[in-house]
Formats: sequence, structure tokens, C-alpha cells
Amino acid sequence: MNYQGVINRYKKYLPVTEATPIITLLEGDTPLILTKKLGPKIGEGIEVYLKYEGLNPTGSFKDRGMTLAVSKAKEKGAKAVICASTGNTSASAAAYAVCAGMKCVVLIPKGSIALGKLAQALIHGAQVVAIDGNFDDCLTLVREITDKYPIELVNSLNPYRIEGQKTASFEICDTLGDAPEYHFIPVGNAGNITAYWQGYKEYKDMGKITKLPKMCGFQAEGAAPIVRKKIVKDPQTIATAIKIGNPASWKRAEAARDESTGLIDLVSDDEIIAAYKYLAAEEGIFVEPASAASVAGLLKLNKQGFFKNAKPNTQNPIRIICVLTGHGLKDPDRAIASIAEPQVLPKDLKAVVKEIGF
Ligand code: AN7
Repeated sequence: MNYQGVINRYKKYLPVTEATPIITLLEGDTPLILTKKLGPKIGEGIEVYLKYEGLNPTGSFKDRGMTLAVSKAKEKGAKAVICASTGNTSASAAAYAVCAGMKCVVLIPKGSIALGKLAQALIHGAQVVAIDGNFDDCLTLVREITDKYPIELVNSLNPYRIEGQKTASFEICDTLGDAPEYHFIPVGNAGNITAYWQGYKEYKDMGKITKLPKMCGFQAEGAAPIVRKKIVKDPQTIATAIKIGNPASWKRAEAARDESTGLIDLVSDDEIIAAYKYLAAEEGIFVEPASAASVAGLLKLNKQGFFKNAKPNTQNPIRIICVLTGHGLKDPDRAIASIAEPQVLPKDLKAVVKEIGF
């Protein structure tokens, strides 16, 4: 049968029954790309794979969780969903709400979400409310609203979001035949690191894999509450998707780090932009800045000699996953701001030929 989305593919590991209406845009089944340059740059015998989640239907990993959260909301008869968002959750909620025939309300921090994401929420007909505050303020409001009014919360506080997102670990293990050694991932509200870790643990418990990866999460320097062990009141970073100062799944991210003997570290905006450009220019993959935090983290650790005692061989390569959470087209302004604008020439053949080097 043709591919039917993550719920159908992993039904037996998800909290669905015959009574659950499956609301899907055929999310998931994203490519796991073996890098040609990044792996060899880290070291011989090291394989770096990119889980390209930007190829989900709305351009980010959020769709994996949204298919389940919206299906379960529909099952219980909800008429509307709501979320706070740095952009991708709102784009995904808006699209899946359309498929479910539900109203969608999104609260976004004013002026802090990338153009593509705002365009998505608007074109899918969500009611978009910009709040004069940051993401954490939006999430506080949404929690209060869903406590009091009949509208379904579809942030990752909703356990079905995490359940759906864990399918990405299943896909990685199914493709590789076992778990990788390392799993690098950006951390914002910390739902995704929680979901991946849960997915790996479940596959291990079921005997589908023989080992667990070390979870290595990365926050942006100006929005790194877990690293600094302190709420960040006014988070700042160009990676607007992870501009979050008080992550909802803070404790569970720490648990993923500690149980896996991994780490959560920070990367600067400059490191994020360098990784963002590297992926585009060297691997041919365009991601949004927040997504590049995983690769920025890998490059940072490598520079510090993190892998220098690794002893891979051709039979047993060290396999590293970097999750690329969102598509580059989400934030076109950032791409243009990062590179010189194109040169303008007169409509003159000689001038053009000369410019392109013939
Ligand atoms: C591209 O959309 O929080 O640690 O409201 O869009 O699970 O929060 C987005 C988060 C990484 C961080 N990469 O994941 C939202 C939102 C991208 C993202 C993250 C987000 P979490």
C-alpha cells in the first residue's frame, strides 16, 4: 500500500484505536541523508546522517506530533485547537486543523516569527493573535485559556504531540538497522529531544535495537536556560524557532541527557549561521537557522576534540544523527541577510559574459 503517514505506519506503538479518525497529510518518512563532506570532516570512520525533517508537509518535524494531537482532539469531539508558537507549531496546527475541519487559534510573539511560518498560519485560515511578549508569555496564556475554555491545547505539553514525534526515532532505527551512537538535536521548548529519547527507549525495550544513543541537545547562547540552569527572561537569538527562555519539557530534556549520558550545550548565533551556510553550500541542504544548531553543536564539540578518542573502523563506523528540524524556506529573510545580494548588471551580453567569467 502507498505510504499513509506516521500513525498508520506505527499504529501499534501509538495510542490510537479503530475509533480514532486519522487526520494526516502523509507526514514522516523523511530522508536520512549520509553526508559526503560533514562526516569525513569529523573523522575517518565517522558517519554523519541528516534527518531532514524540513521535508514534512508543512516544512517541519511538528507535523509528526500534530497528526496525532489533532486526530485525538477530533476523536474526542473538539471543535477547536490552540497553541503558542515560535512559528512552526502554528503552521502545522493550522494545516492539520483544516484537514480536521476545526478552528485553529495561534498565539505568537509579536515580531519574532519567521515570514514563511506566519504566511502558513494565515493562509490556512488560523486566527493569528500576536502578543506583545515572548513565546513563554504566549504559552502561559494558552495554558490558562485551555484550563478554562473548551479548546484543545496542541503544544507539546499535549502528550500526543510527543507520542507522534517519537516516530522519527523509529524511522532512524528502521533505516540504520540499529540506533546510532550519537543523536544531535536543537532544543527549544524541549519536546523533540523528549520525544526522540522516548522513541529510542521504546524500541530498545521491544528488542528492535541493541543500544541507545547519547542525546546531545543544543540551545542558542542567548536562549539557553537548561545550560545555564536558570529561566532566561528575555531570550535572544536569530534562530527564532528556539528563542525560548522557559522550556515546557525542561525536566524531561535533562532526563534524556542524563539517562543517555549525553549533554546539553549552547551554540552562538555565529556558530549557528556558520553551520547554516555550511549545510547549504557544502551539502546542498537548506534548513532554517534553528535547525542548524544540531550541526553547529557537532562542529563545536569536534573542534574541542570530543571525538578524538573514538576508535571507529569500517565494520563499526560511529554513526551520528543530526536532526534538521525545519526547512530553509521558512525564513527567507535570514538567508538573504546572510549572503551578499545578487549583482545587478545592464541587459548587455558582454557585461554578463564577463561577469560570469568567460
Ligand atoms: C525548526 O513552533 O517551539 O525543543 O512553537 O521550530 O521541541 O521545542 C518550535 C521549535 C527546533 C525546537 N527546530 O524544538 C514552535 C516551537 C525548529 C523548531 C525547535 C523548534 P523543541
